[in-house]
Amino acid sequence: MTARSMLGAHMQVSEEVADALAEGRAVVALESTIITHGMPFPQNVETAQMVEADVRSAGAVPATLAVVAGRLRIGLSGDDLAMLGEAKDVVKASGRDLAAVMATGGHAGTTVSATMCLAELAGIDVFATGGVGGVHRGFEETMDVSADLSELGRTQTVVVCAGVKSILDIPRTLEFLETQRVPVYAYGTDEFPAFYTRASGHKADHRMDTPEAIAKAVALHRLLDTGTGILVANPIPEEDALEPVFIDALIEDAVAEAAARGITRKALTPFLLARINELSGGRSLTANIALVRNNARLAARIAAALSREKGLSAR
Ligand code: PSU
Ligand code: MN
Repeated sequence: MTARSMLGAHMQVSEEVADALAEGRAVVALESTIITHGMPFPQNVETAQMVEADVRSAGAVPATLAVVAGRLRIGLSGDDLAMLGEAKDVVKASGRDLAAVMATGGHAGTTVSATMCLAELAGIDVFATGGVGGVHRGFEETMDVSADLSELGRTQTVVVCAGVKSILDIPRTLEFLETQRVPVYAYGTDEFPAFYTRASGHKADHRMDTPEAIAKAVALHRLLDTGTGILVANPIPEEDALEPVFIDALIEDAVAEAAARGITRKALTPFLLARINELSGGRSLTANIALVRNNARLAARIAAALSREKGLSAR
């Protein structure tokens, strides 16, 4: 028995997702740390439901990934989503944490890193999220670099995000992606976007203007067999973007507070997200919801274009 078929006993793929994958239809993976550690209840659960609906209306099948009672789950029911959104004893799992949570029968929200691992095992090519982790500010002291970036260097999933927020060191995050050989495509813009705002002041490596162009590049990247993922950076819609001066000042305050309180490692990103939401009077959360939905729609269109691309090359 191969490692992969032995893993099958620990993995439950929903019927809808399994059917879509077997028929070569478009599927979009969605992460669950955004539900368990990225947004407050009840907006977390409402957003997860809206994002699934957005993927469907853009022509793909959504598959939210998580660990529930020690089992890897590819496609969650509404009840599972609601449970994860409210439960207190849920682990924030990057790829390295999955086995421990499985062995102890726990629940986990999967980060970008863990979701990429599981999407690849399940055969899902495209994944939508809000923001990926990156190189933290002050990393010279802390060495805090998200496992999302090294995962992108070794797992083939296409990750659609809204760029990287300035809780992170954006130019160093782009440097690290370059070192990891991860291509970065900006959608409809020359600039790498900064999550709450459309521009970061740093150019992306490649500009792509249609989902079809992205799908074509994804298919070719796979043929080249580099083993890396691809980061697609989709700027927040103009009408949902926050003013840079407003949000950057709050981010400064939140980062300084985290340092003063000694908040480090996996607790840091959830702390910053929650604190920025408080300081902005909920405006950062509203922007975050809008950009995740926007990413889900683009990911669905890329997945649909990719499934057409694969259908053509299989003939
Ligand atoms: N950024 C967000 N929302 C999130 C996260 C990041 O705006 O929910 C989550 C994602 O799951 C991401 C993880 O993969 O945080 C990165 O955590 P860390 O920085 O500890 O690697
Ligand atoms: Mn970290």
